[in-house]
Amino acid sequence: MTNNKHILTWIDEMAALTQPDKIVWIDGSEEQTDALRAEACSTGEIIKLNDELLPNCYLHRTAVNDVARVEGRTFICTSKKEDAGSINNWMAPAECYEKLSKLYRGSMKGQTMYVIPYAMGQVGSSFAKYGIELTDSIYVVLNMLIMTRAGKHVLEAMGDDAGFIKGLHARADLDEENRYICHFPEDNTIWSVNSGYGGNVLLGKKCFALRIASYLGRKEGWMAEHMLILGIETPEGETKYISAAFPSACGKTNLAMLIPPEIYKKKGYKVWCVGDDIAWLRIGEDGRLWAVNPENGFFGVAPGTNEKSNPNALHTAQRDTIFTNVVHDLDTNTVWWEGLNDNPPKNAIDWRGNPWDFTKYDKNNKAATAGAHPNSRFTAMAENCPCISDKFNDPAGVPISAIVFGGRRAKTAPLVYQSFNWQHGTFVGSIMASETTAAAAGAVGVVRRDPMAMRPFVGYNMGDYFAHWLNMGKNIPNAPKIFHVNWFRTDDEGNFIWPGFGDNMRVLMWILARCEGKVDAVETAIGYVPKAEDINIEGLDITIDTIRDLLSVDTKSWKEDISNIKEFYELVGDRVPAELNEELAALEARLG
Ligand code: OXD
Ligand code: MN
Repeated sequence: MTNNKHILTWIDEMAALTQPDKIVWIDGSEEQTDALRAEACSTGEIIKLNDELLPNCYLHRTAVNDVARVEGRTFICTSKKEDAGSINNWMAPAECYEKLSKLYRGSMKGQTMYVIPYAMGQVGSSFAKYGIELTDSIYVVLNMLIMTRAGKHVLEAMGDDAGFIKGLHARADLDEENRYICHFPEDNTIWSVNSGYGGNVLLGKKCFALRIASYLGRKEGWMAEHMLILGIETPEGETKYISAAFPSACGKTNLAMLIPPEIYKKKGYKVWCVGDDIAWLRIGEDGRLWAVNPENGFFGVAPGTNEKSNPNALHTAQRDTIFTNVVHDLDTNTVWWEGLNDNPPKNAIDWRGNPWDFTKYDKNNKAATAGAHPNSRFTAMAENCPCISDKFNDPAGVPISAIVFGGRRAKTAPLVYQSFNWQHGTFVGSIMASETTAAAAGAVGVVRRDPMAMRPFVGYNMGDYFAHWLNMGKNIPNAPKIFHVNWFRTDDEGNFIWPGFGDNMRVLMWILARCEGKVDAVETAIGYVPKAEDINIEGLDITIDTIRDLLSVDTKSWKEDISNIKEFYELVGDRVPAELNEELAALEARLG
């Protein structure tokens, strides 16, 4: 399918190492994809679901020991350790290639190696980057065909170029002890072995579009961020775009597809989803920051997705979708997960592949009794999303008015605040954090600092990443304003105070009003906070006093947070830019 000698030589080398019986090039045609689906169904790798209720949908179960990203086994292999930094695991490239070669050697014997040419971004656009993933898994091929733009046309766009990202994936023995997700940013290379789980093996996503892309972005003057992108269209037909970074499992997909509350809907406001997980941001000729979503689909968390939390996602995953590790309802040949509805199937198989008895489900022992794995997923096509933006495929992307950071904080962060300027906004992103909840884990309120929601995804030294943010700010003539939100403040009984979901739009409306200079704010030690009356609560069962409470700055918990921030900066090390240490000192002084 190509005469590109860089591609052909590399594939020869990788085939000599892994020794597949056969090599199949993925052309992206419906005919080939159908044949692969049929083959995977015949071996049990995927199960075809009820074609009337869930047309063209399939179910896959991963190995029980292979259900999530493995940060402890994810490495950034730069020649110098300090270039990977202390937040990343590091291995010397030569050592890593040697170690992993032993695991790859002969691992595809008796199997087929699939060659997937794919694009992150719109093929042919100046934003796009190209990659090739070699894999022994049809499940990976089928997922990549949803999550990326893949096939023959990508090879044509690549031409004779050598600058593609080389990804090698082998399931090998799925051995946890020898599972490695390794990145060689200096060589444009990703090696993943002994896993079959999405985030570890769909190499276009976290590995390329965040880790390798963040490294390239720094070199080339753009940014790869763990951000959703959404547009809010006014009744006059003007759309403003917001990008937002939240740590994994903090509701990015839900926010990206939110349904406006009645008060906005009846006036004619609409919300459009451009992306739910990754944004690539560049400075446009007009001096604004422009964003594209480099992906082509959604790899969303299933549990908790329902008609109330995210009807758009539910609708999107109703056709052409691959479900992973959810419950299989044998009576209807459909799928189910905790939080979908109150009707768990009576005749069902759980994510482990065992018969599942919903009456044994114990909220306090979810790990052992849930039917769907808490990190079970749907892989669905963006074009099937009812609220997909008409700019989704626009090669130029969309201009960003506001960048929003957020985390899960029971007390510390108010509902929303605005940073004083780009430098302070970078500081706000750098101190982002999330707390574990009683629902999710044993210990409550354990703080994990997750700068810009990129802690697991920066492909180089975190201190240099902060510096890159500061530099970008100096080069964007018309920079977006930077905000922080927290939907997760709790009362003394631990209940969430803010209703969340679609009502989060009320906060986004304040953010846009600030961007347009249409509303005042109160200056506090941490930034600009709304006046309570400027958050629209019409139609909500909430009083203005509650809003006041949600917007209050809890000085005591901020002071306590300072030492945790200092510890984190120390961990990041001496490449933390002086400007951020100055911001930290200034915050401390303002808190008194
Ligand atoms: C994801 C993640 O899968 O952030 O998107 O873990
Ligand atoms: Mn993510």
